[in-house]
Amino acid sequence: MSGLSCSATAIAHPNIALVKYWGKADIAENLPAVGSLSITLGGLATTTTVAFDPELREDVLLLDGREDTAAVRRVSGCLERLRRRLGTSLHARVESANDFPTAAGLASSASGFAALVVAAHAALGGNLPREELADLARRCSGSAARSLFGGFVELALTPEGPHPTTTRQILPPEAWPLEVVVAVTATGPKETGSTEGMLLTERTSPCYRSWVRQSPADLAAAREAVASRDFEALAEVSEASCLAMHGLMLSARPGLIYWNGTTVECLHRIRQLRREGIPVFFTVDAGPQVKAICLPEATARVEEALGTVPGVVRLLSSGLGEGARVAG
Ligand code: 2P0
Repeated sequence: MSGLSCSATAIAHPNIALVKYWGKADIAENLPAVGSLSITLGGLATTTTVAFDPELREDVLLLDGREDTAAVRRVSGCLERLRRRLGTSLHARVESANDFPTAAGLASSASGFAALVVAAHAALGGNLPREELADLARRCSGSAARSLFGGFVELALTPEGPHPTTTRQILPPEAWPLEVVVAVTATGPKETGSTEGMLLTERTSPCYRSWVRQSPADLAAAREAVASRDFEALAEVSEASCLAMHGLMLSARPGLIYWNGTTVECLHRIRQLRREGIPVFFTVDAGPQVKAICLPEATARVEEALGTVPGVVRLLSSGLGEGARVAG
């Protein structure tokens, strides 16, 4: 760090949790109350360049080409952890762009913070193991740790380990090439952010403790379904985890309703497809978009069915992909 600016670019993909994370055990440390299991989407990407520069007095963020003076605080907090860990005080210019609409409800914070951590770490010439980078990304945004890895990924709570969470790939993407069709049902920003929603739920829902108690069994069932490539079993546990999370959200006071009417219509359409023997199941995050997960041979049929649900604004389709990596 001898007065020269140093930069690196990283690419990361969004991920979708099949066994959901909702709730925090420790707010200051952003420690999740439950583990989670996800798939990383290869067809959508965030590209982030981080340039550390001795001339800068503070961090600067450009998101999709525009300076973002609100989001820079969270980015700065994340960079600060890396700076402390790697022993530097240099500030950075961060340029980040998504090749998918942010309003698509695809957790751009997951791919965003994963790309940020990987690019900043490379720019500083760091040599930290990936598990440590994942735990660092988790402190910035819980779901970001999962985008450090490709394919099927589990974030586990490991209070006895070297880090309080351990994230790892449980199956590479090519081992079970599932497809995801996202039905975008609304394009506005969501009303209640995930962090705020989690804290409200935890504080006010009478169902919160049973949600936390159920999670290890769901994780075990999903892990087993992935290991044996059992689509039906994965469908069952994923839909159950999704619906339980939304039931939990609804039971907060005031209840959090992330769905719209089209969301519900899409869920019925997907259940109908499965009754007809089409291998597809749904999941929904903290927003109104519906993600249909299917076997590749069913993709066209799923797109056709969801594309004709009144209120669906657009469809985005993606296969599974790799974890965050330095570009070039
Ligand atoms: C998930 N979500 O497992 C769940 C399901 C949303 C619904 O992880 O507060 O934006 O920054 O740790 O990373 C949203 O998570 O939350 C999320 P923070 P983040 O994908």
